Amino acid sequence: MNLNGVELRRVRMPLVAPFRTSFGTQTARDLILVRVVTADAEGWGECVAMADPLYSSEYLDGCADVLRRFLVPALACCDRLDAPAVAPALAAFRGHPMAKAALETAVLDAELRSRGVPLARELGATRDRVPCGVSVGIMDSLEALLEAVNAYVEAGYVRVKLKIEPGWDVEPVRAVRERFGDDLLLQVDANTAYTLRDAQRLAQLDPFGLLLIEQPLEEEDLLGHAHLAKLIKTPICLDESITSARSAAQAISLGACQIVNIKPGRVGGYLEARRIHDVCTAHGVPVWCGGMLESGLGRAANLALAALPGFTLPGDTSASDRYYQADITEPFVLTDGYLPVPTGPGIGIEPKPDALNAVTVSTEWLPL
Ligand code: SMG
Ligand code: MG
Repeated sequence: MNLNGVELRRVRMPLVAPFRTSFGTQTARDLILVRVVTADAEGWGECVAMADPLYSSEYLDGCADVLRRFLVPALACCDRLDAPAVAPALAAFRGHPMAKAALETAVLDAELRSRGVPLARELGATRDRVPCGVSVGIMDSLEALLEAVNAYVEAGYVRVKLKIEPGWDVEPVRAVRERFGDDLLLQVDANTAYTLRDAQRLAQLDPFGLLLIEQPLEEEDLLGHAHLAKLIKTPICLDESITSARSAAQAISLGACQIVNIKPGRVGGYLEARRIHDVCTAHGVPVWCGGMLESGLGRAANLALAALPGFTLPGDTSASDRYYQADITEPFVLTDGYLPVPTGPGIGIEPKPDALNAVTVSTEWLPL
């Protein structure tokens, strides 16, 4: 495949409701969409970094800069580019997995479209629909939380994840358990907001039968997570800490996690995400697909990944209307708690031109 050039498109999509986590509140989703153009196909990738470096060190202006100055020009060296060649071509540039993932995904999408192969089939998916969970932000009151959870349960979500932080942890979990009962699949996500000194507090979550607690401690702190795992009963799931198949293998070997959240952007793309799935499956560690408030483009690709056999827990792959009044693609609609895995070539979906233009802030063409 020969690349003619790459378009970087900055978009801003208002969220239907503010989304508060331990690191901040989002009221709109800023994104970079990467579109690669080849002689026979186009491909799309979504850069899932946030506007500010609060979830991880990457942020959108930084991603645009590294794509423009280093990553896109590095693809000019490859005459016959295919998706597996992208990561090696970018490897000299350290870090920036979200920027790299967006570019690799766009190349992969273009390649699969030109071959007529759906991403799900390419990755080894074994299902045509996936059960969906929903991530519920920190709220101003327990009443507001129960109302939000109730609406999601009524909508059919099969699993609920509560965002927690010190001061918003045991009480919201207790309130949700009391209201919705022990059968509700329930888990929590701290986004690194705790330290080992909080172990006693976190152990107070033990009686509530949570599926998992996600990323309680700092992302670098694998040993701390291994230690915490001995002090609490709730299984530990890592998100921010898992940046590659190697780090997944190390975390598992250390006993730092019993479950892994796989986000393709965080790990440099769908090919590395599949390797993490393979490593975890080989170790008997369940995985699930995380979310970064993606548009329909990123969601389509995540659904393909979530259809692999090792994804045995429901992911944060919620329907379009959980995030956006108007998605840039045909919306993904929940049916009986499931979303369909796209079947068309590549990621299997395209942006609707008018919807895309309505949220576009700027575009930039990088010829190759
Ligand atoms: O896409 O539904 C979604 C968001 C899921 O909670 C979610 N993501 O740490 O797992 C996580 C967070 C990261 C993004 S918070 C803005
Ligand atoms: Mg998380």
